[in-house]
Amino acid sequence: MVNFAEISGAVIAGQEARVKELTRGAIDSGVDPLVIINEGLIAGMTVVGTRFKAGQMFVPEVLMSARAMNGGMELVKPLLVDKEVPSAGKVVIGTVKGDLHDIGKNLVAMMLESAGFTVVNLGVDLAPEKFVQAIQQHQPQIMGMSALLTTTMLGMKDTIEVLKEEGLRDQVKVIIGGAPISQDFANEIGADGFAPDAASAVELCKQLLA
Ligand code: B1M
Repeated sequence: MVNFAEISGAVIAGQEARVKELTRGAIDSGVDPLVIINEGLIAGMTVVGTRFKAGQMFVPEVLMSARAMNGGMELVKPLLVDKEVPSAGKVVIGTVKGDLHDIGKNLVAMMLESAGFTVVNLGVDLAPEKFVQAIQQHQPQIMGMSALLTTTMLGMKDTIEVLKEEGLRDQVKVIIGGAPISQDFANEIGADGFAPDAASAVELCKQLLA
């Protein structure tokens, strides 16, 4: 009898070795890999997201949980080769031009992956053209931009303008975030949404694709 709550509990506690052990046990018991992912691994990260948002967990703990979850995913993923892993949607995400901050953006990317999204993490210091290329190449439903500097946040506006010029604006939902960003700024530059933290970014993406 596989106890999925035990798997999620180990993810929440950030215990990578324990998550691997329990995941291996579940695989050996013949449990469907997708059930292990959804009811054990992702369920755990969903709790982590909620607690992080509520200020009950902090960045280092969230990173440990994400690492623990990835440890389990590594064991389960090869078993899914013949099955299409259902994706909640595809997101390309990056930090805007001139800005090298990526801790928060990577956290958002990890939380989205944990929630079942396919994420293409483009990195940092991205000129508008890089976002354009990524949309053309990956055809995502959502494009996410992060900025931590008041001097770089206008890069988000520039990028949206270039998307319009390239005729791509209607193809993707644009979400933005980062310490200096607000809902007012998102409205001002015509983004589809703003999220103050990683857990809210996951909720926002789900809402935008509902
Ligand atoms: Co810099 N830095 N930094 N920095 N740095 C800040 C941002 C700053 C506020 C510090 C300060 O002065 N108090 C200040 C900005 C001031 C301003 O513009 N108003 C600043 C400065 C000035 C600079 C330099 C210019 C310093 C210098 O060289 N003179 C320089 C700029 C370099 C560049 O980018 N061109 C610089 C450099 C650096 C380091 C390289 C040393 C390092 C970055 C390392 C890295 O990211 N790999 C760094 C760091 C670590 C910080 C602080 C201390 C921490 C940022 C962080 O990682 N927070 C920061 C001060 C602070 O914020 N307290 C500071 C943790 C992270 C989890 O939170 O990134 O906010 P955050 O992400 C959150 C949300 O914002 C949201 O979700 C995340 C998780 O909840 N979110 C999104 C983020 N992106 C999102 C995208 C979304 C949705 C939500 O949708 C797409």
